[in-house]
Amino acid sequence: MTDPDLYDFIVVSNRLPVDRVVDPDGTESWRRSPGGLVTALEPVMRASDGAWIGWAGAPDIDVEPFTADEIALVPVRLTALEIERYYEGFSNDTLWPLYHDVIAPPSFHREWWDSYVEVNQRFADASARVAAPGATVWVQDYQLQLVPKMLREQRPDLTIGFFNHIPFPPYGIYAQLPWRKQVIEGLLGADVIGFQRVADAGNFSRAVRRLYGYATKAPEIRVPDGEGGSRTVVAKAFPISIDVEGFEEIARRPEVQARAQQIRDELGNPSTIMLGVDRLDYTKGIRHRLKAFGELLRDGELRAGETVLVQVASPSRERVEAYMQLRDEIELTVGRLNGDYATISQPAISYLHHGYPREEMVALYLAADVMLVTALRDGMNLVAKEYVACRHDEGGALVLSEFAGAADELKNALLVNPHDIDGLKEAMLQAARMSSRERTTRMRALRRRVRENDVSRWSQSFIDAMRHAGSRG
Ligand code: GDG
Repeated sequence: MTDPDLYDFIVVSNRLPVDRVVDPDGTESWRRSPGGLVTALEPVMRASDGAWIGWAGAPDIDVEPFTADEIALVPVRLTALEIERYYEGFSNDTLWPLYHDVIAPPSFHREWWDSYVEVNQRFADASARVAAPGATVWVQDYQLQLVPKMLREQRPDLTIGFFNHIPFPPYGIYAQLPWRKQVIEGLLGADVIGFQRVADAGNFSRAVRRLYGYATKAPEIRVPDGEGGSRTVVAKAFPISIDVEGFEEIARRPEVQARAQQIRDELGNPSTIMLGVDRLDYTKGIRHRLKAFGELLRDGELRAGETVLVQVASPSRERVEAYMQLRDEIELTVGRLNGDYATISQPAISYLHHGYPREEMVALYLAADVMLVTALRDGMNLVAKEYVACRHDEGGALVLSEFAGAADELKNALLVNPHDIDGLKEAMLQAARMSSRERTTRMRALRRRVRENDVSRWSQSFIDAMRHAGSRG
């Protein structure tokens, strides 16, 4: 280490990978929040003297830099008003719907944008302060798109990467953003810009050509450096993945398998359990899934008692209006379907508006005969990959939306267009009735694919691309 407070490898994300826990006696501590990104980056962080910069998760608190599980954490302060404008507003009610094909209408407010600029500057300043000379800084996601440029202005010695976890929209949609030029310029401050799909990288390069006229030759973009020369920015797909071994290890634990059996028993041992696991978000296609399931019950193609749909909808963004409305609609539909088709002892839909420990999620994956991923637009969708990683028994069938990034890799799933309700119904029936032989063949191929590209390979390939960019000078 060059200095106790300087780091050679820095990850910057909106949230730090820890949650604050306050014990009943009032003592505060930090618990690591489990997530693929932390698992993937932990070895790199340890090996290369790394730090993580992000918001600690509570408004208006000043937290000094600290270490949790050997990772140095540098908190960035956000006020309650900034959380409202920068985070819930601009990030989750402007960029999120815009980048997901305007499934919900994006709201454009100038005071939200101002707050986005201010907060991005704070993250850039924090990064500039703790980065060692020549360090590598990896910025994560749509909340921080201006950070690469802001950071380069202060610290041209750094190698900067940016990864976009969500889609990048086609130009016709992106062009609606009143600040479309500033956002592109912000991103172009990076040396490497990563996207989930090849199509996202293509959309980004097209936006650069349309708005700035810079020359692009995939994966490279030539960006004028203001002194008559130019720098090269690499924009390409790095499809994210999960900790495949970690999930499989949990799925092999006897107590998790026993829990999966218990779930089946408690649901009355139906012949088919269908499962959906999503944050309660309008991009996930939960309504389309419920509509298809309801019609299959109505038509007598599926019978409650024989088939049950378990829908975990984990609470999300509950202060954003569109999410409140969505919750009402979904809960109305679930209530109606259960009212029409459930019996006293058996629901048609077991609806759970909770978050669960990872072990419980894995038990659900093991208990489910059919996994439904029907997103209308999704950067990747890790749930699809988790389901596959857990099915070491090579059982289970995956119905997967072609609008999820995962569809580029998981071609042996039953791919669907969730807007086509008849097509979705057919795929759901096909999955429920699939022979065990076909299930095995498909699952085996899916598992091969998921194992080939796990999250450490993802992070390694991104880091290699940054190193390569850095050594080019
Ligand atoms: C964004 C992009 C991209 C959900 N409920 C519980 C729980 N989860 C876990 C799942 C999965 C994760 O949350 C959700 O990841 P997804 O990929 O499905 O979706 P987003 O949250 O929208 O993530 C997405 C991702 O970033 C990564 O780049 O794939 O496209 O939108 O891991 O298992 N986990 C636990 N309890 C829950 O109740 N423990």
